[in-house]
Amino acid sequence: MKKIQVITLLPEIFEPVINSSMLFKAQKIGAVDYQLINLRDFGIGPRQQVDDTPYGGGDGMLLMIEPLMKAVKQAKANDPTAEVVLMSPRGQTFDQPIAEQLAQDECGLILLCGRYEGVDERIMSEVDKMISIGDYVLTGGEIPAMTIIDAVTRLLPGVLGGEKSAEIESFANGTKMLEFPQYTRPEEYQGMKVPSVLLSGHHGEIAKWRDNHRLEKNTD
Ligand code: 4GX
Repeated sequence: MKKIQVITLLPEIFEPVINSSMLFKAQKIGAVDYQLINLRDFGIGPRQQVDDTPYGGGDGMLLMIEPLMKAVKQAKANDPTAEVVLMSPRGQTFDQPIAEQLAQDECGLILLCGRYEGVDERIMSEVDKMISIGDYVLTGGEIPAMTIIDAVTRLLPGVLGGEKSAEIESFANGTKMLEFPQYTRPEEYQGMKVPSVLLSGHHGEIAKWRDNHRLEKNTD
């Protein structure tokens, strides 16, 4: 079973995602176990403070080292061999091979979600890798963490089910090329018809049509 812990100030926003059908099923069959750790629980003082202004000045707030360190230590106590991944625009850009690698690794994951302007740099002493989901600026690492959770979970054994295994759906088919156009009922909608070859039952012809209609991914 893949254990995924998430350290976040917004644990509640993960609930509808991890309880959505595919991810819920993945937990039910024991393919994955999600654990949400609320960074606020490790806050300092009566206000449970987690952020403060940067030394040297500058805009905004940073997550303080003490709550971050305590939260990471607890996650590591739960799962001593887990890999700590910081969601950061400075990280390696997430893609399907990284998702496959994370799904295959035996060790658990601790996804650390920063907010505000970032985290006290000293937390890097506990971080094994940084991952970005793309070159744009978000308000926090939560959506990146959800992206990783979703992409990794569907690759775990037994989650997709049936023939459509993560192996069969290769990287080339999955992301480098667009899928061929697909249609379901009705045969005609507002004058738009399903290509007749797809209704023909000629499997050879259908395969040929699909191959001819595979599109290269737009890269501009
Ligand atoms: N892919 N952000 C994290 C705060 C922050 C900054 C530095 C840690 C280190 C992002 C992305 C992203 C904005 C999430 C800054 N935390 N994360 N946040 N794109 O833009 O992953």
